[in-house]
Amino acid sequence: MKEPLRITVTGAAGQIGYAMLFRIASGEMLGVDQPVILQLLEIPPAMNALEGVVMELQDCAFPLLRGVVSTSRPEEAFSGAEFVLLVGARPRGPGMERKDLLEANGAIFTGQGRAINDYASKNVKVLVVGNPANTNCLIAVNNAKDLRPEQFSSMTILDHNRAIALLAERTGVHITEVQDLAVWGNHSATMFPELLSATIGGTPALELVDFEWYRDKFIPTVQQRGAEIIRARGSSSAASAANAAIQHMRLWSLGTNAVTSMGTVSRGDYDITEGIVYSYPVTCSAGKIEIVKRRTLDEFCIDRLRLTENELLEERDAIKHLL
Ligand code: NAX
Repeated sequence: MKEPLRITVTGAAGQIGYAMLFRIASGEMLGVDQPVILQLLEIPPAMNALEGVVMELQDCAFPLLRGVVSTSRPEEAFSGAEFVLLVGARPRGPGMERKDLLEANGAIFTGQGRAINDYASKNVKVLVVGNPANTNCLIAVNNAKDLRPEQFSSMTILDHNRAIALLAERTGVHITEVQDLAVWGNHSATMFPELLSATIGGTPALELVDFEWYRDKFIPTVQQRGAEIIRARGSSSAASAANAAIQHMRLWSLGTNAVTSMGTVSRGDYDITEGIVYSYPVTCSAGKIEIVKRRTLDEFCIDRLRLTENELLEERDAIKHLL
């Protein structure tokens, strides 16, 4: 039997946490031969709720679950962690501007970046889910001075999955027929779900859907899907977000040749400003995220790439004192 791996989840008593922990403990993230220890971080007012979640984890008697730590102390939560899922974040409150949200979360991700640096495994993989995910990831990376930027990633696989599902529905195929789609940029309303290189059953997607539908319906629907779910459900996506986070970590650690989308620290690929956390088309191998090179982009794509890049640059400017 393998040695257990420590997995930290922050915001563990929240709705994504509740949809995620039981699946991690059952082996869906790292495989059914990999024992895990869950290290759950919450803020003090949520510790009671977290205790209830821990009781439910115990009551599942998961064979792979070798221990559960619940704490409000980051140094305890991140200690020895090989995988960290940063889910906990401040939601936007009434009257809060985007800048206030960036600032409130900035404080959280500064402290957590430092604590990961000081207490987690030197090979830790960190996924940022809490919004604004790309910029929170940027703050965490810049406060983990001894770790490598490629150890941090932000989540856009949920947007990627939404785009695949929408395209498959439109063209009447099963989702497995859709390949090589990508979501670029920020996890926000400026993200760019791109179809220029996507195929459906081997045929270029843009031969099967018309450009007007792509531009005027597909792109805005993917961009606004989170808001549509809030309107319908009364709260934001949780099960699909938890599913995406598990998928992100699984692909990152176990590898994939299929193109997916992940936020990663830009090294200037596709002329995106170095240092910002930007979602690219990626594959994963040997525990590394690899940006797909030389993907064809036309003027329409490049405009969209710039637009979402500009939003990330504005976000970076708003929190530059934290970097
Ligand atoms: P909830 O409000 O249900 O849960 C968040 C939890 O985080 C709460 O229990 C809270 O006590 C905890 N928390 C707050 N500050 C903390 C801190 N400093 N340390 C540890 N825990 C802390 O939100 P939930 O629906 O679970 O969503 C969590 C985050 O995911 C939000 O920021 C949300 O916007 C973001 N999302 C990101 C998505 C993505 O694709 N990147 C999609 C889904 C989701 O909207």
